[in-house]
Amino acid sequence: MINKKLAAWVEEMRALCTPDRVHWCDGSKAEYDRLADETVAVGAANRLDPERWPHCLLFRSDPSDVARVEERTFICSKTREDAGPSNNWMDPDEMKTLMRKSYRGCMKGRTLYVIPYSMGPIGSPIANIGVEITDSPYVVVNMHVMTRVGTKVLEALGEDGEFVRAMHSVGAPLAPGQKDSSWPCNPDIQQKFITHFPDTREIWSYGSGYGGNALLGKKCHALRIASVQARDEGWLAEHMLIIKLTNPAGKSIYVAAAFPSQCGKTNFAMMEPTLPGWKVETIGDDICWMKPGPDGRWRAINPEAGFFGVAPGTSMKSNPNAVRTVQRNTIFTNCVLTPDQGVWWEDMTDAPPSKGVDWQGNEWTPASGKKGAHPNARFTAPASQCPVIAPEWEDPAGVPISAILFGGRRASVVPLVTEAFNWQHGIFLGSIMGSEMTAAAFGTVGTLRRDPMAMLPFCGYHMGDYLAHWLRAGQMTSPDKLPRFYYVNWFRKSADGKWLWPGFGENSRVLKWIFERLEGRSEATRTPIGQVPAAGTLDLSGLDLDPENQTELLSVDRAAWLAEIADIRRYYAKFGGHLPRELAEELDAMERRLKEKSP
Ligand code: GTP
Ligand code: SPV
Ligand code: MN
Repeated sequence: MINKKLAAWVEEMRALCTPDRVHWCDGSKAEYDRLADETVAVGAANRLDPERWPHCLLFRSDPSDVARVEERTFICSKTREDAGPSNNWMDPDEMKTLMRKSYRGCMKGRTLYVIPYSMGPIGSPIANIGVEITDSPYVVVNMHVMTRVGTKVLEALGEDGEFVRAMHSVGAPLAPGQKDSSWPCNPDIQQKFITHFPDTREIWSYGSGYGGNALLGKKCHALRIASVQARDEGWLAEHMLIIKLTNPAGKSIYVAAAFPSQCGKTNFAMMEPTLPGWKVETIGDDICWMKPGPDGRWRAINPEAGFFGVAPGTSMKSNPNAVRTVQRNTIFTNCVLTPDQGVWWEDMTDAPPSKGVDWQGNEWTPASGKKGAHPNARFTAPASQCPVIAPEWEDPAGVPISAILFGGRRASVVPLVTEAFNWQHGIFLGSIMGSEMTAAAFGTVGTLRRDPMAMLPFCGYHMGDYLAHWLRAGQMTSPDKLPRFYYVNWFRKSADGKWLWPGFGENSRVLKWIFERLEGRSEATRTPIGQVPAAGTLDLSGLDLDPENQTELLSVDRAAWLAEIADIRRYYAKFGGHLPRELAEELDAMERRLKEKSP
């Protein structure tokens, strides 16, 4: 028996959007293969060389549709107050009236696909079910990889189960006989809407077919809607990777890390440590749902089943495990098509191909000086194909988290690693996190913005209340069971613009220090902003690092930090009465410590 509310909702949307056909996805391989063939047949996708890239597709998006559109993303809670200062807001009824006009007849000439999906292993107490309606076969094949899709989800949902309603259309109806474009969407940015109704657990998306705008299980459900569910139910939905870290003695811990978009989560999650004997295995690379477990520890699952990773920069040098993951059954978007029907992107190999077809479908040569792949080109690949996926990555009980890292892209000020004094101070450090913007969102690349816990674009309610929720989470278990917090920065630059820290696999040195701190075996020095590695405790053996760089990486520049205080105060002021008093006090305390002679 089909879920009654689901049947009624699908019928309501069918009547509104008037598609030519309705298809209920069963999640089978046959369904995936048929849709893949269809996209190739109509010229929407290229099939890559079956020998070298078995079962791989390449799509090219419309130039208006290459990343998340934050200016067109709305949180339509009952009141503007509840959405808070960092979200766009519109009254839910007004938004629905407006969007119904866009949806009316928007699927003419197309198929309406119904995608029942589970975020998290089906049946896990931490998992959550959603159903996406879409008119994009690209979305269907991507959802097949990124989530658990199909009949088994409907069975888990049952006749009366609750689910998140995720409505999506590319917003490009076809007149009779009209030839479809290879990437249908509404090219007018102002006509795109990525809208959330947290009170009714609904998502309405229109006009875009790209990534987080269209694969609604990801940012829209697993972060924006789930963050509200988590607030209401006492858990956490976060923009975090999850890893299993094993030391040379064979002892393992689990670590989560929140870095903003394009700031290194996928790289860190699949890292090959340069330190001998250390091992990193992947649980997740983008999203983490955490609940207090029966043992009082915070248990985390990866709600996704695949990686939607940044392609440019991914190489055998930077992230060999990602390269190995995307060799087959992978969907590429906005990469270069090489003459031998392969894909390429900037920095994938030392030598670029002699020529190719760029992400806009034009003949391209490296000599043109233009980028062949879009900076936000992506791969969609099954997590199970990652050679270092942890055997327990689908454990329905989740894994217990021992440490949480926060880190953005900061060319200056923020040291390589700082340990928080305690839970409250850790929340404070997460709340003041800043990062230079990247190509993952439409906007100005490089400008610094505060991005608390890497959740600025993904929090479904008032950011001040979100920080208060984190503080409350610290009371939900006994203090000795709580993870410890670390603030990291791989992106510090020298005055002449060079990276001070080699990053990637060398970040294992920081992980080693953290592991030993948790075991009480490594020393730290107290500074006004937190605890940094004591001299000699960060293992730099075999690393050719300028002694001056070493000092700069771990130093706390009091003047620079004092200069940040004014900026943080202005930013905190935007939260008004929603700013937790504890955080205002932490800021005052940090300022006092910075002004004191010694820490
Ligand atoms: P989203 O999928 O957008 O959430 O991003 P992500 O956080 O998973 O980012 P990803 O790991 O794909 O990293 C994106 C960019 O950061 C690439 O250009 C990488 O080369 C660069 N990067 C990752 N780790 C490091 C590092 O340790 N040092 C430096 N300098 N760059 C890094
Ligand atoms: C991000 O922007 O943080 C992503 C890519 O992970 S998207 O799914 O498009 O949001
Ligand atoms: Mn992300």
